[in-house]
This record gives sequence, structure tokens and C-alpha cells, in this order.
Amino acid sequence: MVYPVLTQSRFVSDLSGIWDFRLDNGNGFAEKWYEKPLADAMTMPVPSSYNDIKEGISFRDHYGWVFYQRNISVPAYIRESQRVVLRCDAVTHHAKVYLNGAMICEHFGGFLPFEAELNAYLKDGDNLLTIAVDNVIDYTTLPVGGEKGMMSGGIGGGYTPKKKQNNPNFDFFNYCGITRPVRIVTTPKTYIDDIAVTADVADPLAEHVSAVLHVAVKAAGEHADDAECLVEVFDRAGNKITEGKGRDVSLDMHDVCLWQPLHAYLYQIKVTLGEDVYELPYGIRTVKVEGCRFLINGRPFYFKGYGKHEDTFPNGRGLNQAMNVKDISLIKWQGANSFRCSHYPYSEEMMRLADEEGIVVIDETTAVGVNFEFGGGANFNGQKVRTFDPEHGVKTFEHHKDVIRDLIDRDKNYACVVMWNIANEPDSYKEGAYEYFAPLYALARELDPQKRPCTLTSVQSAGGPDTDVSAKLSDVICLNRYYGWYVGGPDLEGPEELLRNELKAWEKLGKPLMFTEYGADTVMGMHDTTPVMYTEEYQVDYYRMNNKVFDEFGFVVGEHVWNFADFATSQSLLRVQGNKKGLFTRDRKPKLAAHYFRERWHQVPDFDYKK
Ligand code: GCB
Repeated sequence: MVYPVLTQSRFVSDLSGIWDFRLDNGNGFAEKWYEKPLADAMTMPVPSSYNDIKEGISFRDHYGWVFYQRNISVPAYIRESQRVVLRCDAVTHHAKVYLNGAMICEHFGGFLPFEAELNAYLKDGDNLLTIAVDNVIDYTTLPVGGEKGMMSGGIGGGYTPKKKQNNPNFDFFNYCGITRPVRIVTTPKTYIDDIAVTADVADPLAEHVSAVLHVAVKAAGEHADDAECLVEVFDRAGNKITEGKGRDVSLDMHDVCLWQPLHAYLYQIKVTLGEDVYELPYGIRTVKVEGCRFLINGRPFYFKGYGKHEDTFPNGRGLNQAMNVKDISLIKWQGANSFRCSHYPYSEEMMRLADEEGIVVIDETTAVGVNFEFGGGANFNGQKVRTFDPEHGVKTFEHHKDVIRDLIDRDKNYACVVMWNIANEPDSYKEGAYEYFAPLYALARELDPQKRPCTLTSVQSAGGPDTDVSAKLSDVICLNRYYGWYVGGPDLEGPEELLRNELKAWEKLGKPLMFTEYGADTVMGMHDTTPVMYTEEYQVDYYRMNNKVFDEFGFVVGEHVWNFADFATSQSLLRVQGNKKGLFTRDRKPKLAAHYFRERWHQVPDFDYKK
């Protein structure tokens, strides 16, 4: 599937705007709300999460289905000559799409795109488009939902709410709805279904870099087998560099401008298949793990950056392009070079932006909460159930494979993506973990045309290399560690020793290691002369201690703080209107630690920091 762009053969109509909306009262499907205009409809922006748009707990904490509706019409001359497709970029978490009362598609998983051909359903004039959206999460979904709230243990842990509710087994608010654009895309009837590009770069460090660019085009539709295919490559100034005929072309390129972190360079690949034309921006760069180093374009790269969230007010998880551009500006202001798409694939708009701005990205699946060890978490009312227990454990394996497949399908061509994260903080240390994860790593490695490194971001309770299956499976060890916060806080001396000892154990493995999370909750404006937890001073001291230890080890190839900005979570005793571990507040004001990192990261080079 390719990203929707306007070209000389393709038209895109963005259906963003105000749609009709209604929360299901339990009767929506029985009364067939998708067959006629919604009664008592209210207004709702698309794209956006619905939770914070209207006031009241019935919106914010809604459980189950909601209905979105609007009319669409497509001129007859287009319907007859073109393929007309509805493309939904993200509907969280489960969608049923109806046109004029008929269900045209269903999709599971809230963070990746899906399409449906409309030609057979469209009629003259208005067509009623309804998208029903379910936000229920459980043992079968990614992210995982449980019987009880992740943080509702302790006092009141035995309380069972009267109303059905979602219990995220993860630490971010379960924002839902049509969170990314819905578009109508037209293509010729014979069309470019997909493009996969790889580049064999002879020597990325040579003065004049040469490469062979391989472009594989997948054609589909009426005369897919007969259509001729032309691939042309243009430089940034619009000059044609090379071209070739066929669906599998290999093109020699000389004096290649490599895509470099913070110095992006994108070629434009134009594919013409019969009447269809598609244009793909593409950066050429190499990624390789060699010994304990993470090489980008042949040089040891040091990750400086953050775990992020797609989280703004009042959009929730809804696409916020202004904030995306702002965030990248802040990343550069701070001297960082990378971020991780914690804990789900981000919008393609963000991926394209990162490609254009030269920001390095670790791309992540929606697999968060695949771990029944969390406090209360997805445990059956507090009983201890093994995460991978065949009968009572998670039922996410098949869906997990689909997510990996669809994520790599969507993001395979982005130069910014340098590593795939298979899961965040799963139960990677108990019986069944290897059997669950080994085939998923194998799948990602098989599907990625660029064969990028794979990892999982490992939870503190996974222990060290002897217990954590990521030691065997990951190309880069990625640790989420909270020494001086969840472990040992407010003491920083003891945790410093524990951190050092843990790193000594991992060092023997001979693989590169980076921190994909470390952080301390900090309430903006809270200060003290003696640093105490939650003050801005404590956050700085916490980071100073951790960074000091990272700097002692040559195999530590990066530091991603948790989190870029404060973000919304479920309510709990540990969360004061959300998670406050941001270097920036939710509205992007810097805390003291943001200035501390600005100073540090401008001194730490992007390359060759560790020899
Ligand atoms: C973690 C999770 C992240 C949480 C964070 C925290 O380990 O990966 O989703 O938000 O800890 O702040 O507790």
C-alpha cells in the first residue's frame, strides 16, 4: 500500500472536517444506525480522538462503539473510468465501514492504514458513509487490555467498578476514534499497488559514493500483467539522474548524496505503470550493527533523543501536524537526533517529516502490555496467570504478526527508520517468551527489504542477559530502566551501583546497547534546594547520575529519555493528571532538565562518540 499523494494520474480528496457523531447506547447495531442519518447527532472533528472534545466522563471514558457519519459523492465520470478507494489512516481500535448501509470493510488494530474499493457501492448523488469504531481492548488486542487497571493495585485493588470499562495494560490514555485522515483516492484501473526500494551502497565513506538502486513495483488491477513500467530517479533540484524499464529495475547511481542524520537528502523516484504515476521521496543510507557499534552510513551513531507519544490537547492521539513540526523544531533546538515511536506506529505524516528533516526513528509495533506481570495488569482479578499460558494467556500472536506485516509494508521505504521494535516491555523473561518472540523477529527480518536491525524494549523486571530473551533475539539491546525512580528513588547512590552492575553483565554479550527509556516524574514549577522526587532539580540529578554511568561504557550507543513531553494516562494514584516524565510539559514548555539536555546533547556528537 502506498501513501496517498496527488500525481498526474491520482486524485486525493481529504475528508477531514466535522462529521456527525454519536456514542453507541448499546442499540447502534440492532437499530442499524449505519443505514440512515444518525438521530441526535453531534459534531465531531475528523481526524481526532473523541475523548477530550466534548465534556464529561461519558465521552472520556466511553467503553465500546461510536458512530461517525458523513455524505460523500464522486462524479460519475470518475467512478466509471477510475478505481475509487477509501483510505483510513488510523481508526482506533476496530472499525466497521459502511457505505449506503452495506458493510464494505472491517479492520482490527488502531494505528495502521486500510483501504476499501468503493466503485461497486457508489451511486449518483449523496452516499452515506458510516464508520463504526470500537475502543475495547482485551487479551486479543494490541495494545493489550486487562481485567483490572494496570495501576489499580494496592488500596482499593479489590474494587470492581459497576460499569464496564477499559483497563489498559499500558501507561497511556486509551484515546480512540478516527485519529488520522480519511481520504478518497482515485487511481487508474491498472495501478501501482506497492513500491519497495533498496540500495546497495558500495562504500558509504568513499569520497564519491556509488550505489545500485533496486526498485520493485507491484502492479494490480485489470491489465496488471501487460502494463509497461518506467522508473525514473530525480535529484532534489529536479534533474533526472537515471531511469530504467521494468517492474524490477536495478539502477546504477554515482556521486550519491546520502541521507544523513540531521542532513537529509531525498531523491524523488517516479514510477509510471501504464497510465498510473506515483512519486516516492527516497533517502539512500546504510544501517548496520557491527560488533558493539550501530553504524549509519558506515559511522558509529549515538542515539540522542526520546520516547515520544502522539498526545496533544484536545486532539488526543489525533493527527496534529503543527505540533509534529514544533516537536521536530524542539528536537533540533535540544541537539537531539532521534526518537522512538513509542508505543505504536506514528502517522505517515510524521514519518515523512522525519525523513525530510533527517531525524532518526526507531519504529514500533502496537505490542504494548504483552506482560501479565504488571501490577494488577491483565491478571484475572489478581490471580497470577502466565503471559504465554496457552489457555489463559495473551491471544495476540496472530494479530502481532499482522501488525508487523502491515507496519513493515507501510514504513519499509523510509530512510529515517533504522530499527524495528517488535514490542515494548513484554514478558520477555518467562516461560513461552522465546517461542512467542522468535518467530516474530524472524518474520520482521524476512519481510524487511532493507533488513534493518530488530529489537524489543526490555522491561526492568526482565533482569539481565541470562533471563531476558532479547539477549538472544535482539540486534541491539534496548533497555527501559528506572534506576533512581521506580528502583531506589529517591536514593541515587545505590541505584547508580545497580545500574553499573547491570551494564557490566550486558557488556559481556558483545552487542550494542541503548537506553530506550529512563526518567523521573517531574511537576513543572516544583522546586527545592534539596532535590526531592517530583521537583525539577531531582529530574536533573536523576539524569546526571544515569548519563554519567552510560558514559563509562563504550557499548552504550544511545540514550532516549522517557519522555519527550508530559502525556495523558489513565487515572491512578501514581499519575497526577497524566505522566509527568516529560522534558517538556504537554504544551511544550521546557523543564530544567530540557536545558540540561540541551547543554549535554550539543556536546555529544552524533557520530563517533563511543569508539
Ligand atoms: C515504562 C513504559 C512506559 C511508561 C513508563 C513510566 O516502562 O514503557 O509506557 O510510561 O514506564 O513512566 O512508567
